[in-house]
Amino acid sequence: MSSSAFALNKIRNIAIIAHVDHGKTTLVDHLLRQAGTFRSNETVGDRVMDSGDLERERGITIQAKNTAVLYKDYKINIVDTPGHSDFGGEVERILSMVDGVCLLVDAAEGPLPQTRFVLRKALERGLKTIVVINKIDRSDARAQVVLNEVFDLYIELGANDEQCDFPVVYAIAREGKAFYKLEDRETSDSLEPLYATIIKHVPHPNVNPEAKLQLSIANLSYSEYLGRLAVGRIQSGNLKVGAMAAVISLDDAGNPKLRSFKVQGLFTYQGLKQVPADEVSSGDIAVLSGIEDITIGDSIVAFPDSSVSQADRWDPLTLALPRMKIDEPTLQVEWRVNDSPLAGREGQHVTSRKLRERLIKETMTNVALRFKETENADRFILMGRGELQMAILAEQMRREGFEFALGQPQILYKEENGETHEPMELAILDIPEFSQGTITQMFQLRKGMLMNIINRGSGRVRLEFKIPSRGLIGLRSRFMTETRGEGLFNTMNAGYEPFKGDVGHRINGAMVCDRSGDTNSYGMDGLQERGVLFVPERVAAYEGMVIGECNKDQDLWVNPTKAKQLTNFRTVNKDDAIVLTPPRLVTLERGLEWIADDELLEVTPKNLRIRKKILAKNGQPKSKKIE
Ligand SMILES: Nc1nc2c(ncn2[C@@H]2O[C@H](COP(=O)(O)OP(=O)(O)OP(=O)(O)O)[C@@H](O)[C@H]2O)c(=O)[nH]1
Ligand SMILES: [Mg+2]
Repeated sequence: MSSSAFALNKIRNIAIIAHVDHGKTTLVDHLLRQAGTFRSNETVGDRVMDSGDLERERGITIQAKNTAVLYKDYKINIVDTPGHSDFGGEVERILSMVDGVCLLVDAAEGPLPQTRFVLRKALERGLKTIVVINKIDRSDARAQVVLNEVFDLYIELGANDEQCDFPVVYAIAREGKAFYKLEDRETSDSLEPLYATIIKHVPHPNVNPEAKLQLSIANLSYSEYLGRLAVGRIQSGNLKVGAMAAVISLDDAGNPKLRSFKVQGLFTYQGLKQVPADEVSSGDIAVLSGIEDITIGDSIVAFPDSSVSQADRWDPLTLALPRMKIDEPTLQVEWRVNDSPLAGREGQHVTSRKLRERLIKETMTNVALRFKETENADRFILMGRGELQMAILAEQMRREGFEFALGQPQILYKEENGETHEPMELAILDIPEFSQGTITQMFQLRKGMLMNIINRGSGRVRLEFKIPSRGLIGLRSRFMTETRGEGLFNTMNAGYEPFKGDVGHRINGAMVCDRSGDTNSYGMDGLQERGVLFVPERVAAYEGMVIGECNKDQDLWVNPTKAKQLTNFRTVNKDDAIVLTPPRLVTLERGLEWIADDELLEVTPKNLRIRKKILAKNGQPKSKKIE
């Protein structure tokens, strides 16, 4: 056990923030490697901080994670944050633990929506910022121009003179190199300039070691051995094993609730590990295990033990730190027990009790999600920030052996002064010039307002639209088609505005199977010209299952199970050699985006199917015309 007491002026707490994919996790890898946190027999893989299965597969960071390195005699606590906007709520909380940030910007892409979002949050908190222009090895890098764009962004966000005077470091995170000047590119072979800049420009924590213990829980983590871990920066006083402390949380009515406990499982970060400590000092990031039901925003404060005289006692509640604001959910999805004819064949967890328990468990560690019961015991509502967030949880759960069905994501409206307001989004598109007309029309049809056009004459155009979040549902796949896969599509939250009217959802109808049976190439061959198929041949289908998208705007009920009449003669003709176009298979994200209000996405460990809520052909709602 180490006494992890660091002098305040030897501690630095920073977060790495950026738009998605600009290289945060890669940079943290190399900061870890070069600081010598790993013993020589430990090999460091790529993007080690992305430790979750889904994070590694998708190449994105979903949860913010802590680490710490020793550099000279300094301890630098580093938090890697997610860049995707669905997980943007994480970043905001994380910033309460740090005193400075490295703002990473891709040298070719320049500042993008999430760059703006995270920088705004950092500036609002008055944090010291270091700008890192990353990926300068890209052949299309334009580091100097991007630096100017970053500077413009600071001005636009109302940064003061001191904030605008930020230090700049250029980097190739992937090679573990940083430089003060672009000309030094050939001579630098390490991240030394970045470490030095962090030590010099990021202040030590502004905390009070002499006062009573105060700490606010800013992040939760999980260890196989220790269970749930609560993470926070010590705001005043220190934490010692054996001392009495109290957790201040909220009860069901939203009032503060106090529970005292004896500090036992106490840790700090060292590299990728949490190491036991008997003391953690003011300003450092502490990790606590074994505190039941603790959650983000709770405070941990000093509790007077029996040695404190009556006269010196204090009320622990007066030490509570203000609770962090958590972004309101903007969208909700209904989670149902799977009741399709093929239900229960693959999953181990299929009951409403299991589903309910699992969803509630998720909301305990993921504060951006909220759970709601419905009148129907087999249906639950989960509110959150985006479709990707829901898709990630669904993927996690199917791997755990769950089966369930998801409804169409619904936007959450707000009532203000008797008027309905809806969430808006700023969509920033970078597209080939040839698609400008169609894309503009596509966005305007969905109540998108063109805010800005930038054409630098490179054959690509940047368009900015303000559009209701509703309008974006189902738009991404069409966007990719119209730009022939060359478009970049980024969005950011743009607050609430009065309801904009109907935006329409999907233009095309569904191709629906009208009976049970296995799909068959003979039966499906004729359907190909009427739309796009979602399933291959020889898979189980049922009445009411959607097997494709129709070219027309109406649903079409079809029989994909039709087999060729068998004759006594074996003939070789062209029907035996039917080769179907590969289907557009359903994925979680595409499925959630595509389904309409009268449809569900059926999720099992092995299959994803789209179905009608009401399966019977003759039971469909009147408004849907059936051929
Ligand atoms: N050319 C080049 N590519 C880089 C560099 N740094 C990172 N990359 C690549 O950029 C991609 C994204 O890197 P990550 O480190 O996962 O990015 P991130 O910012 O953590 O992404 P999110 O956590 O999902 O927001 C990976 O394929 C990296 O290999 C660099 O300096 N140059
Ligand atoms: Mg990452």
